[in-house]
Amino acid sequence: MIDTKEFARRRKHLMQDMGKDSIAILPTALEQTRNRDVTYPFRPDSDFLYLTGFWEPEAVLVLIPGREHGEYVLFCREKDETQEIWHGRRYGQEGVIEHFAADDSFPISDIDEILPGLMENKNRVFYTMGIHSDFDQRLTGWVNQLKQKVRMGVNAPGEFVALDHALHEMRLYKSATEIKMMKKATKISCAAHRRMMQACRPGMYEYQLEAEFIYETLSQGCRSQAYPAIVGSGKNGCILHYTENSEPLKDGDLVLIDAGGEYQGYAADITRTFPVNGCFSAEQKALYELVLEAQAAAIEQVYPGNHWNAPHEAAVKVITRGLVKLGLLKGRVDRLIKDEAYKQFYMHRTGHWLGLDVHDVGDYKIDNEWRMLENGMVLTIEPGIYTGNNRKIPKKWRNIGIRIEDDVRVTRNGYEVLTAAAPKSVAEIEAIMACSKSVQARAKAKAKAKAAVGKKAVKKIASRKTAVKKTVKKALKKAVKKKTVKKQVKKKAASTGRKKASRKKS
Ligand SMILES: [Mn+2]
Repeated sequence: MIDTKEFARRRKHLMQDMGKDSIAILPTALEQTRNRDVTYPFRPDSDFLYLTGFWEPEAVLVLIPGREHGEYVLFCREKDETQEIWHGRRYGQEGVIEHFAADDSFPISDIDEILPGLMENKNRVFYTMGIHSDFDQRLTGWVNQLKQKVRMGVNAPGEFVALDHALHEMRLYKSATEIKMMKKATKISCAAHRRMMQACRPGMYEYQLEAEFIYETLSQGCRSQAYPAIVGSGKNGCILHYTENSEPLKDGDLVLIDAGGEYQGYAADITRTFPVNGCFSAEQKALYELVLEAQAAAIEQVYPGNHWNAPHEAAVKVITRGLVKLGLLKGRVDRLIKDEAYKQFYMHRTGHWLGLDVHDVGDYKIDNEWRMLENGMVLTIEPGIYTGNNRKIPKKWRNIGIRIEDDVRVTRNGYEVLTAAAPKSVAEIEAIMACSKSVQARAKAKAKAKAAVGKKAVKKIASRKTAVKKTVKKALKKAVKKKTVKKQVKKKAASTGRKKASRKKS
């Protein structure tokens, strides 16, 4: 748990950025209907959560630097015996003062009467427009209400400032406690990835691997997934955001799993790709080791002072070079990079910020330049290769989807991989999946049989072709014969006709 002191520090930091004569207003997320009277599990807005640690719906945070009766005001639901019997406990006004260190608290149902008063004589309102259109309108209404009181000596705020910008800069740098939370999320998620590798068998369904993941993360305290899991086997691995997870796992295919648990609001984001039967085929291994090499090169670029795009550039270089070596791309490496030829196999970027949101907040560029990596930032490194149904490459390379993703923290002098406990080398994966000699032998025999069948098929086609040729020749000969016969008949007829005519004449 993050303690109330850390939340207080964050609010203080933000209020210092805001300055006096300003007010910040931040509603939490809206509850969303799933169907009829069933709602989706509630998840607070990440900015709201970052500043309060408060998980109840229907709450609004207000920060007023320098307010005499308290700078931190929290609007929330009132205590209600009946509601609490039906729907669960509520902290209420006294509860949030006691447990969440609010200076002052009011019922959310009174916000229309109270909030305009708190905005009086403030010049600037820090608020994020465009998330809740409904709340945007109410806020405009409150400001207009104040404007009508100008003759009574009331000043309405004249300036709206984007709250998210200042806040997102803060969220980009993770505190020691936040790193602790993220380590817990990643540790649990790594265990869940190992569990899937051990459980995987040909004939299982993709969703059954997802079930293993949910079981492990939920039972270890991740109350939610950070995002819906992607479990794509075979050609489904080439669909970047595949979430149907509905197909059977085939012997000889790879399965790509992008899944992460959420712990106390913090996300893990891990991708592993492994063979369904536990043993990589030659082609799968060649591509897999290429992605792994690209990932290692990208991770080496994570250190303070290096720019955001350096890991991506490193990954692109390794992947392009490797694809040329394997014959899947043709041309000069530097030219292929310049022309972005690698994009037909590697079409996404190498990573993103990670934190309370899986694609966490924070700018990637400052003044149009890639931003520098700094101590305390956390990012993912996730190169991949997706051959898809690419007709320009030999069949044996097609429909292979591979991504390897780790969560990496920038440290004072380099990096720390938070997700190292999820196996990723070929040897580690084959070991944990107990890739056995029998599976390997079976796979080899299968490949051989496939090749033999292939040869047979080619022979068959060839023999069929010659057969076709023969019949065509025969038919032609026949036709020619017929024609000549016909011609002869015609000739004969003509000549006898002429003879008859000449006879008549004479
Ligand atoms: Mn990711």
